Amino acid sequence: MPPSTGIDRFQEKCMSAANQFPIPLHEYQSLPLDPAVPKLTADQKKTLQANIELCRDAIIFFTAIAEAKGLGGHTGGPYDTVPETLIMHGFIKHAEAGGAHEIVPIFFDEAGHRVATQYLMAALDGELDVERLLHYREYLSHLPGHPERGFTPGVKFSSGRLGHMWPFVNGVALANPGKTVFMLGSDGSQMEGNDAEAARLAVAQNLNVKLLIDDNDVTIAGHPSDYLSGYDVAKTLEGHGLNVNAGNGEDLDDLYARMCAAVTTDGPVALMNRRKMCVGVDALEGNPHGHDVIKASVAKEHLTVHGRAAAVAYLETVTKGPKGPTHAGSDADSVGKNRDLFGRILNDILDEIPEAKRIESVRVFDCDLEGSCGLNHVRASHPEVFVRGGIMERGNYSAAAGFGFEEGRQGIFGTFSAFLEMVVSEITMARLNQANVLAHFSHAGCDDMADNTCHFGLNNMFAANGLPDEGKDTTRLYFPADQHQFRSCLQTIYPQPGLRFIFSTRSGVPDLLNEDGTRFYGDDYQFVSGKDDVIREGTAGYVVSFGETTYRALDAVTRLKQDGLNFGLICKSTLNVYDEEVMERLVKSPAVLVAESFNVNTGLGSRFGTELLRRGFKGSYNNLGTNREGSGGLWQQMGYQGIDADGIHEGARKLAVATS
Ligand SMILES: Cc1ncc(C[n+]2csc(CCOP(=O)(O)OP(=O)(O)O)c2C)c(N)n1
Repeated sequence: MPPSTGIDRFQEKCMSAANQFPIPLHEYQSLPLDPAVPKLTADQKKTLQANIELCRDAIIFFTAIAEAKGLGGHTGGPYDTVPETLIMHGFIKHAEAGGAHEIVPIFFDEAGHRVATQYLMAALDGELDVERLLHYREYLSHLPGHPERGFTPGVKFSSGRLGHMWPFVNGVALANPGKTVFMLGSDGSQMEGNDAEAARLAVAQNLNVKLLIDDNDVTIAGHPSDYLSGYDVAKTLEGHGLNVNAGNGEDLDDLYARMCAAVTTDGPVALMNRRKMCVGVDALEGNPHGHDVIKASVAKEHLTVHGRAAAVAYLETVTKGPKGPTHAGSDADSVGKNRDLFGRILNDILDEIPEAKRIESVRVFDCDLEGSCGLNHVRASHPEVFVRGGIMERGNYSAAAGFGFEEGRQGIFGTFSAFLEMVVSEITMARLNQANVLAHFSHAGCDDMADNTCHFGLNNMFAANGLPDEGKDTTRLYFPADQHQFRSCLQTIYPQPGLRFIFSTRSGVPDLLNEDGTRFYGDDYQFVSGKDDVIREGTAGYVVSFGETTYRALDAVTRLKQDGLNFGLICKSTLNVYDEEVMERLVKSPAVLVAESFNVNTGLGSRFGTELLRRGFKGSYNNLGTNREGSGGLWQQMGYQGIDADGIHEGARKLAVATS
């Protein structure tokens, strides 16, 4: 008997799991395809079409489950690229059976948000239990929002930061001479400068990389043809010397023939596969909303039309995931979404500047995340100063800096904190150019991020990379703890010169309260750069915190006090300046615990102990921060890292024991 293949093992599993996964994935038919034969037979085409429909329905179904649970996700990208993925699968099967044209059997994808493809293919190849697909993006399910090598059975690479994959794939090609390496590409990812560098290397080294670029003219913030005129992936790649071939990604015969030609042609080839986003999904076709997760209601309509009654019935049963805990010391009824407020507050500031002066002195640069960073409000109210920059963080940060090159002008910039790591060198050069840049990095830390580790904003202290130079460095990092502190902070730092960084989280943050229940940051509060706030006094020790960890720490110190351990709490919203008054208080304290969501190795806590020692501290010290690869899920990420209220409570208690 021949050894069982991945597909056989998968079909056996499907038989037993048929009741659990209501799309009949066992109907998937393995279809080896020989790239030397560029024409599909009628039977092959029929099988391929049936497989495509099955896989697209499955993607709609299991991504919609995450939507129904409130976990977010992405549907359109993985849905769109099913045809080329399945043809690749056919080539891989052909090669695995001993056919000519060896292929590295990995569906590398530079657009990691299309991870549903990886999970589906891992299931079809028998490496991932099919019923696991029901748990896409769920806490501890090991199916996070972007592929992570070694974390999910069958997932063979990590991706998720756009522009990072092609250079890597070039190296894979160099390490696998004689084999073809495919990479799924996207018009969004190709905007990143890294891709231009990768194109040059691929051409110069004649690497056997084959790009399958889903050229759907959609990214998060809209249509590149609208907001980035002149941008043309095909012409760009041709300019770099690639063999480029464009066609309709939905024309199976043509797509297949073009993919065969790519494999049988030596050297780098880019196939531009043109199609509308979410082709065939009525409510979403051609629409940028198709980039995000499909609404369960839209999925149900679509699946009903496709005769998937069992999948629809399953979706009817899905309910929202569990809500996070509430916290003592803060007001759960008044929660601010600081990342969104950034744009609203900025509008208030811009409204006050006369139009001519505004146009002369301010530019706001978006990197295709305007809705996530609040910049959409600025585009709506002040299009005259708004630049839709595309997915080009490095270039856009430097453009913001160049705009703010002269005194009295400033560039404003926004993206996710994860991508701050991409602009560290640009920050150095902006500083040396004495530029004025106000940068908003949202999605800091790990709270609420089913997108998981590649999207965690952990290394934000890298922005404070200047030299002290006897106090001449004006770089400032701010991470306010609630909406009222955020507002006052932004209003205060707006007119200040130099490089300013303000952080916010994906999650909302509740208002911090005094012991008498009034707001800590009340209407008369005035933010002062470099000043820490004593939220609670303490005699047994202090927790030092900032941002979204502060209200959790406040819950912890409230409970510690009830337990008889009188811990205080400092809110240190200016991250890279030491408030000497507060430092004096901390130096005298028996214990100091820094609690933050930044990287435990590079965050505030990694340097704060040194600053205490310098000033004569003799007590116990520890720092809690993000210290493990992510776990999927939303608010659960903080508990997983030991930086939720319970984790901080425990950390402080341990420190108190060590002190006594
Ligand atoms: C370096 C980086 N910047 C920004 C993002 C956020 N982001 C995720 S997907 C996306 C748009 C992607 O467009 P495209 O790759 O064309 O995918 P499609 O909309 O077709 O699914 C953006 C800006 C990211 N993941 N990585």
